[in-house]
Amino acid sequence: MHADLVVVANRLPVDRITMPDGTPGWRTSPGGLVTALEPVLRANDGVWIGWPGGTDQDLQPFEADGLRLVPMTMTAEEIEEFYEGFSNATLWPLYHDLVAKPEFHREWWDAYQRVNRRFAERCAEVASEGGTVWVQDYQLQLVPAMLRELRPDLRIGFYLHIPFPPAELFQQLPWRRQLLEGLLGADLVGFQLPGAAQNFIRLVRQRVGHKTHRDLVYLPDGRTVRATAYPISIDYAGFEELARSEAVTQRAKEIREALGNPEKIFLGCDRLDYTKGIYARLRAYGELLSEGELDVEQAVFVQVAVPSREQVEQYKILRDEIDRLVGRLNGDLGTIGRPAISYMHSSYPREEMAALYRAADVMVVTPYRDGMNLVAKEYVACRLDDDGALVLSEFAGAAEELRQAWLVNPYDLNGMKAALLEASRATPKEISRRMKAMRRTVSTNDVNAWASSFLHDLAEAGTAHDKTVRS
Ligand code: GDG
Repeated sequence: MHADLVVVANRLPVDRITMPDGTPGWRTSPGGLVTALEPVLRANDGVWIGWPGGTDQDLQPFEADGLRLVPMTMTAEEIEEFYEGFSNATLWPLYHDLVAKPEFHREWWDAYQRVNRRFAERCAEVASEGGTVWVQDYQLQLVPAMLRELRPDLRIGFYLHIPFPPAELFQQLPWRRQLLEGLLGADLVGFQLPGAAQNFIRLVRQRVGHKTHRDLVYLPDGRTVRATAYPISIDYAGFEELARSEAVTQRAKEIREALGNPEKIFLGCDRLDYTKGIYARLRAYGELLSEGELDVEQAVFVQVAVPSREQVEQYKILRDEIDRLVGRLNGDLGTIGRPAISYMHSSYPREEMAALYRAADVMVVTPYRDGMNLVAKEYVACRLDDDGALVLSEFAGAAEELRQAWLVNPYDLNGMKAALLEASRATPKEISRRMKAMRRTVSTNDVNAWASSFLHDLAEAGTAHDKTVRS
């Protein structure tokens, strides 16, 4: 397979499934990134390179639902060291404000380099002469430089979906300089927020010693690298249409009935991750019940926690903590048929997510740190009648755009309690004023706008400079 446009990400956009007749098959995975890039890939007859999950060794390139896919293999040891280890137990906590303590292991770093090299080599084989490669996310930060060494003719873009930490935190990483140099292999490095791009530029100046000006880095070899923010978004029209469908409208009513037609449904919906602030929000809600501000006869909190990274120790600990808290809150505060928290540890089809968004009166999104948070934007897209209140952490990237949400500091329990109450007691007029404004924002800045502005800037990036720089 060869292509002018190659997207490379840790995961392929499809999941391995077993068909009704027992044979293995593939299903397009429903994430935001896939919906964003799918039309671009189709329009350019592009190829997606990534790991399909599992340890199958002899996988061949294939087509699924019209997408051309190149699967990468991963050994059990690499899954442990590269994926669960360096990606999810070193970089993930380090890039999320040390919400958990990052672990630094030299074997994990070796595996990270090895896997990144293999991905870069595969990109080099697949990309056509003068083509474009768009590298995705924190698992593949060394790919841009490795690929440039193999294929200097390519245009290389990189996009980071998670936050990029301030220098004070990033410099803990024993391999900080190598990671920065890895990213500098790209012509354009995209971040969720301007602050992240500034953190990167500052680190490049301090740690690698390159000359920088605003969002540009001038390299000794004459290349210019641009680092800029492109806040990611959702398929707004697609979500709105789904929410409007008869099936979803009906299902939203059923959900409300199944919950006993409460006056207020609060909803949280997250991957079960310690960055998402699930524990703190449930605690705040529990206190409001025990203080009599809310009543289980009139309100319920639905928390969907999607299983995630279940082999990583911190995630196992978190799951136990949440299980215990939910058990305690329901035991102490629930009555027969009226739990305080309706808790699901499961993942659902997109239709069910849309129905939950439509059923919820108050959406509660309280991460300690989040690159963007698409759930908040999806909720907004599904509120067709301009109703529904969003309680949103200041520390989610989405808070920079969704200014009309009830913004909270997730570390401040009393502040969160006050915001939950205010949002649930606000007048319909106030709610609608806020929701209208947020819907305008998300409908304009949708995922197509995100992908096209990145690809447009990538096409223009990479010009040579004539600055005198230290080499
Ligand atoms: C990373 C960054 C950034 C969730 N449960 C189900 C399901 N989902 C979908 C949601 C949403 C997506 O997964 C989750 O996206 P988030 O943005 O909320 O969070 P992360 O997974 O942490 O994503 C984040 C994002 O990358 C994009 O750049 O915003 O900051 O951490 O689309 O709807 N989808 C289905 N069933 C589920 O049970 N179908």
